[in-house]
Amino acid sequence: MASDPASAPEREPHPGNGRRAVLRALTGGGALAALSLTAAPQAAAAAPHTAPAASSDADPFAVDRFLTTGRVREYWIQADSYQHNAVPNGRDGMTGMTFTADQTTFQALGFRAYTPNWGSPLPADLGPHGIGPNSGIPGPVLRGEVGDLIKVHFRNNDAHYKWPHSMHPHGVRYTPDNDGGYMADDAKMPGTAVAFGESYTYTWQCTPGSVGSWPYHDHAAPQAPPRPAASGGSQSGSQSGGQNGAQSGGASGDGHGAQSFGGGGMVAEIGAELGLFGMIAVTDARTPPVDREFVLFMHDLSAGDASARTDLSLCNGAAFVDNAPTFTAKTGDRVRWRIGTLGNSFHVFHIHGHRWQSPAGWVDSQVLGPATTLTVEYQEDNPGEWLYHCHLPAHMMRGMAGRYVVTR
Ligand SMILES: [Cu+2]
Repeated sequence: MASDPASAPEREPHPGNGRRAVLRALTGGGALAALSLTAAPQAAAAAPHTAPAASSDADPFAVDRFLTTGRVREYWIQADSYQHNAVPNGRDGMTGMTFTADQTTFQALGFRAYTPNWGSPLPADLGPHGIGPNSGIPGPVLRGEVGDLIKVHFRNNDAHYKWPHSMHPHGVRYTPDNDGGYMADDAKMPGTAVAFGESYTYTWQCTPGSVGSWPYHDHAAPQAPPRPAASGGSQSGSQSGGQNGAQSGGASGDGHGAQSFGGGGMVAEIGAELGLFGMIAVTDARTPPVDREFVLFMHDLSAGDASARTDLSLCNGAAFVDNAPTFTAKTGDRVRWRIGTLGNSFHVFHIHGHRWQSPAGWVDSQVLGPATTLTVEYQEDNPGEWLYHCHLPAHMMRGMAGRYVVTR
């Protein structure tokens, strides 16, 4: 049997296997495990195939098993559509730029958590175990511990666009029936394109490999969003073909709204672009308790898509300092950020005045590609008014910055 924990140090399961250990430390296992098979065949041969090891550290091929706690975390979530001004105070506290409401208002979508049977919206809970502000962008934080089932009753209440929507999770384990990812050649697959007014229940497992921060988001059929009226002619409601990809968002004229591949101006994951996403947080006994937990999504909205007149780089649905969320903490607080990204851009998450430990050592900036996540933890020791922001200058100029205020 493979498992004698006393003789199996975490990162060095076999003598002379340093290279594989380094690779695993860099990648967290997973994809590179197959690569390391050729790099260290003797190690693979040493691993028995019949009995799973006691932990994934002991055997990189071990199955990430779900052993139930019997606990079910149940959520009632609705996709709502509403007018949303991403810059409600009309000003960027960092650059001093000003904006009018018509430049920064768009027809948004958001997931919100409700009482059972979608009775009424749940109140905000900003605590380290809470669902967050429940204001729509991002959606509620869905929490589970290893061994829990997350059960989501989803209803599509998109009364504006009347598009199909879905909920697709990252990080948790699920069957194809609970994937929520639309395929045109299997369009009747349950839960992948829930029609307006209809509902679907997803069940997701929190396995040991689910510990961390993960996005969930709309992954239903792509749509051709209506364009701002100023771009010439009414195009609203056209959802298939006929537009030949002519999609310049005339109001801004910068062409970032162009999505032409002969698909009738369709945009993949348009629901997520307009706000249908949120965070899954899975913990286990080794997850440190914290005093403050912040959930931050860095995401993009393209001018021309669904009434947006300006390219915006957003933090939780809002753009520019004093509009994007202001996060607060006190000296001595144990702080956790759960950060996620969605959209067409890479972002560099940076906090002024702070550093944290990563697999690469101490850092104060980390790059994130689309739909990736980052969990940052530290003990607060530096009072002051700080900035957090994406470090791409173009994204700073489109709003991806906010305040982080630390009091004594
Ligand atoms: Cu960025």
